[in-house]
Amino acid sequence: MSMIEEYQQAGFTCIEGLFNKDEVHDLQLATDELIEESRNHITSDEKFDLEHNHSSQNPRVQRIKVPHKQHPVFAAAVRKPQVLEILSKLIGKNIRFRNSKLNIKEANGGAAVDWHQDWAFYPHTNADLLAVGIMIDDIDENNAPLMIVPGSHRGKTLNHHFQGVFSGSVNPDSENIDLSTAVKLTGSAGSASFHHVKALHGSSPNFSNRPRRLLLFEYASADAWPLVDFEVYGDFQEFEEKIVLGKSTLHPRSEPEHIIMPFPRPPNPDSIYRIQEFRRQSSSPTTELQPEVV
Ligand SMILES: O=C(O)CCC(=O)C(=O)O
Repeated sequence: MSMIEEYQQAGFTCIEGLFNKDEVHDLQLATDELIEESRNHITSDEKFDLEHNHSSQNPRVQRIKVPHKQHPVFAAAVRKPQVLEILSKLIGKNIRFRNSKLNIKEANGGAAVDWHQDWAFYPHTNADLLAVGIMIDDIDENNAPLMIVPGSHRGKTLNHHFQGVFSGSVNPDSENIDLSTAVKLTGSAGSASFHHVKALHGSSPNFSNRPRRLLLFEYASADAWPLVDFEVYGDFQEFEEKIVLGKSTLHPRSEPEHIIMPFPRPPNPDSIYRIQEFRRQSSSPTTELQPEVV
């Protein structure tokens, strides 16, 4: 099956060794540098989401926010020609970069990311959007790989609300999702996955003694205009500068996609970890939401 067919059918595809050894080394050094800098940050802020036990002596970073603005190595990776070439085959010849994040699951720790569709967080006028997950470390079954339910990108948007509030996660049982079909995306450092904005995905805590660091870049077809959170793109000038391939347009393409707006917001809407805590903290301890069972 070709890469394009796989992406269309399953909602994701993986490319082994997309970044070469030298590039991986640079990405790892940049990550280490920023983690080192996190020692000067006591609480989560606009640069870092920190674990509850983070300290200057023992940095425990959950997420480096907007890494492309924090280090030139990440900014360069956003426009890597081989990445853009794959994107052009999957979402078209005119592409805008949306945002970046670097999710870290430290050895023996890190939080689960509960099952969700990115589309629930940021609906656009059409669904030609995807996220690229670049493996900064070797990722295998044991250090919390990203997991995706094949085919879940087709069909309706799942319910990400809990008690009437957007909670950034779904209850797979009530949505009739068969999690036993979920695929673990593993590979050596430098490999990358491309997942559709509606693909249902999640990951467990990291039960291994190795870190799991995953750099995520989000891209959209240039004619997909955001229906929420325009400011994530920056102001209009930055929105234009974020075209990484082809050209922009003032004519959004509107497709009849099923959309549930992510409102009202939960008490702490700044990070997926805090948003998802809303459902977890309000659910019984036996809730099935942690994706580690797959
Ligand atoms: O880091 C992960 O394993 C999942 C990341 C993710 O789905 C997200 O941040 O939206």
